[in-house]
Amino acid sequence: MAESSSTETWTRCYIGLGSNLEHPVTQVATALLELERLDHCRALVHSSLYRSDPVGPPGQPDYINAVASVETTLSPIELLDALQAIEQQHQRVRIQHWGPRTLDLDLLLYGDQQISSERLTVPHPFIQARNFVLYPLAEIAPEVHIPNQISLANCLEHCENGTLEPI
Ligand code: A4P
Ligand code: MG
Repeated sequence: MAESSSTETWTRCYIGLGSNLEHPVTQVATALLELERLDHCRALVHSSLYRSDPVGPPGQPDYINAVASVETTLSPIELLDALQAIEQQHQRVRIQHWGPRTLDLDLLLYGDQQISSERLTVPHPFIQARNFVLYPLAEIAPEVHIPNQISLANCLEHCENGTLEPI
């Protein structure tokens, strides 16, 4: 499928949400509503919200994370554009890689597709190493197929939940 144009095929996608600034629970809850209202998307399902220790630069606040899933007719790059527009509505400022943010929306999975382009890598490159992605994902889609991985269950076996906790 062309990366740049939408189709009439509905594809199920998974999106990781994270926030550790400016009332993170509200940021994530609002973003879920905004995802639900996106044009050309339907059937939103989402996990619980989880509190997690920050991965990356030390000294930043704890994160609130969740995973959501929608069916969409948007192409991968159109969906990324829509996700980045929502990030902008949340006054997301890109200062530091892996640094604190009001809202981060990562496209984790787009159907079974593997994408490697300048703007988009799918599956998201760190999906198998992050408890704050894998555990919420397993809550809503325990059988989901992750291209390049044996199974989600196998990923979970190699990724401790640590201090991750549903709130
Ligand atoms: N991009 C490429 N592929 C994708 C994709 N699959 N989804 C490009 C979204 N964007 C993708 O993203 C930089 C560029 O990546 C985008 O312009 C897009 O074209 P960004 O969101 O500005 O950068 P970032 O978030 O700082 O980097 P990255 O690699 O996305 O980091 P992550 O993986 O999002 O990690 N700790 C906890 N506990 N919880 C968290 O949620 N998040 C991060 C950020 C660090 N530590 C965390 C958490
Ligand atoms: Mg990101």
